[in-house]
Amino acid sequence: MSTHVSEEVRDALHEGRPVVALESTIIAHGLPRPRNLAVARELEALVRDEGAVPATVAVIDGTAHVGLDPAGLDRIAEDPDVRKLGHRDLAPALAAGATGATTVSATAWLADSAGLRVFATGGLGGVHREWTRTQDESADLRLLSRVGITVVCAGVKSILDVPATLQRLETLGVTVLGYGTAMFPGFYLASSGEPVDWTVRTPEEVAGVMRARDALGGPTAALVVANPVAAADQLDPALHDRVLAQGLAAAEEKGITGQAVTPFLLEYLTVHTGGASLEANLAAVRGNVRLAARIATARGDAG
Ligand code: PSU
Ligand code: MN
Repeated sequence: MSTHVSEEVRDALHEGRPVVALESTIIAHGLPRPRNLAVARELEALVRDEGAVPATVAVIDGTAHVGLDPAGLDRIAEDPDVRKLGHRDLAPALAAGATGATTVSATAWLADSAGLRVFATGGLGGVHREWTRTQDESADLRLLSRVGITVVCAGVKSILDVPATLQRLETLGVTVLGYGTAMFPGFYLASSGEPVDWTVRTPEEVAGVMRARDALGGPTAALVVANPVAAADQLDPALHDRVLAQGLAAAEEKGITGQAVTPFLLEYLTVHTGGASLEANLAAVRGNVRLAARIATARGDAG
């Protein structure tokens, strides 16, 4: 495999110690500079504090990396030419010697190929509002129907059509567990208002579902662990709804489409909530990273 797995990650996998994959698009395109670099380092430290090994995934000068060294992390956070790579972009990026941050879809693919089982992110991509007109559905969903990785997230980004996204996850056979909640989380908000079918309350329970899944065999698909941001850290729902409506109108007016839509809306919310959405986003991501490390640890092995 042409992917470069860092020595630390390789050793941990070999010895059956817990490893957590982290995506890099949130660093390069989802958070403002220079805060993004501090966050990238903080997320890795959170994984270590829980006794697991972080594996941030990205493509640097045409090589896919699972586990970045400090220079690689700096590059992803600081280089303005870092591209956004979904899984379909990986082959051309490698062939062209490009540098790019990996979305959930590309990260899940590379991490799964390297033998990792647990992955943490902020919010998954999904079905965009106005989907019937734009056909904009994140490649995250389809890819998650094809790899058996466990993804800890705060639901899907609330800029999306959440009921439609949940429907697609059902159609695609992706299992969704609410973590400590019967409601699907709303990314910046603790609840999206939509119910989930299954609720778990401990990392051990998640590990139990992973074991049951492995024992079943059959078609592979991801396990989504939907972990809500703490109520105290969520964005004020009224502010969220108001600013999001403005952001969606602004994206429409400016003709923003394709890969640019998600970063545009995330930034719009950050600016127009006076940074409050950013704090809620970060609180959600931190909680997800911590939980992912606990799940990886509860599994007791990384194989
Ligand atoms: N979660 C965040 N911030 C982000 C993303 C997720 O808190 O920036 C990124 C993820 O990498 C996800 C991507 O895969 O947004 C989805 O982009 P799109 O809608 O273009 O597929
Ligand atoms: Mn899209």
